[in-house]
Amino acid sequence: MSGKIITLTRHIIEEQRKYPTATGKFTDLMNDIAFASKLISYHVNKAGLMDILGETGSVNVQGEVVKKLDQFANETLIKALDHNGHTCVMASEESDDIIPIPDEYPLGKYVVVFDPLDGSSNIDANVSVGTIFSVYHRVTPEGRPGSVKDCLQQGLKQICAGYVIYGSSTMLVYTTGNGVYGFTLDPSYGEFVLSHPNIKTPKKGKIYSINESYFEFWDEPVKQYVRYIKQVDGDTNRPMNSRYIGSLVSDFHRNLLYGGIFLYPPSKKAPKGKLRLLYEANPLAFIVEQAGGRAIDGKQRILEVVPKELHQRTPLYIGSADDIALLEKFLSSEKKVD
Ligand code: AHM
Ligand code: MG
Repeated sequence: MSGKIITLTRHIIEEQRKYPTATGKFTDLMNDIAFASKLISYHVNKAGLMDILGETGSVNVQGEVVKKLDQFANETLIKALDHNGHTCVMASEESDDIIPIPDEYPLGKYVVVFDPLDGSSNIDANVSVGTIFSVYHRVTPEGRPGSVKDCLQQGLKQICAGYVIYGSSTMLVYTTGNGVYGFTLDPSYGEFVLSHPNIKTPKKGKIYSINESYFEFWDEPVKQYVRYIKQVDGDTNRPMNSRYIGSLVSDFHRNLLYGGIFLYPPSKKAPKGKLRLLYEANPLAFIVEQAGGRAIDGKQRILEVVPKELHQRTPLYIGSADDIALLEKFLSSEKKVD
């Protein structure tokens, strides 16, 4: 074997060793998330065969009802995390209320919130989709079921955030606050292997990602910014390149690696934006900051927003630090174009 192969499990164990008080429970929890994501990956890869194996809602060859993939992903994550004794409560973009731990299982000190399959409306076109997750310490007393209060924590309190992208390869990217690490699933032996150590996003990027069909519905400063970055200029970064998949994990992952800015502003159609603070904005904000980038809601740092409800939506501007700084000038109306 050439070179050192670092699996996700080994990486987490080695990271945890830096903390003398670590018990191994967090490592277990991460292994459960990774296991769930392998199952989801397997099923996402089979999505194109649905017409052959059975439409969702129909009965498959084993006599089971074929579930929609986002429901499958949700149930898979819940089942992977509800019995390990490390979790006290969960919340998911696919579930209206908090997800309690069943009475028969012990309660733990961690809170896990997730978007089980973001961008799932793209699946039929074979577009990459993703799972996004955050882990917090509980804030309510141990030994009792966790509550909404445990889930409504500022993003600053995350102890881990990550996403899994089901693309040409399946990749898991995560941070515990010591940099960002990316692991690629080797399908031959089913292990996530370190492929992207210590990811840093470029300080300034060339890509902007926004659904421009909403242009007429945006506030003037956002329109001004988008007009500006499309102008031809001696500045080598303008015009910036437009890239928008409409699948957040894919758009975010590409911009993280190449540099750039993703924008989902408020609009007359969606005054609070579309994306969810808990399941989408906070975890990606933690990751981007750890990679040297920034994430804001237009008024403040995403990680400082105090959530009021589980499914709260937020405007999201996320990406390379210099690109966010330029956007801020437009949002404060300090900068305009003719
Ligand atoms: P979903 O959580 O219902 O899948 O929606 C979230 C998705 C994101 O992946 C993506 O960034 C966004 O919706 C695209 O929205 P739009 O089609 O308005 O551009
Ligand atoms: Mg989503």
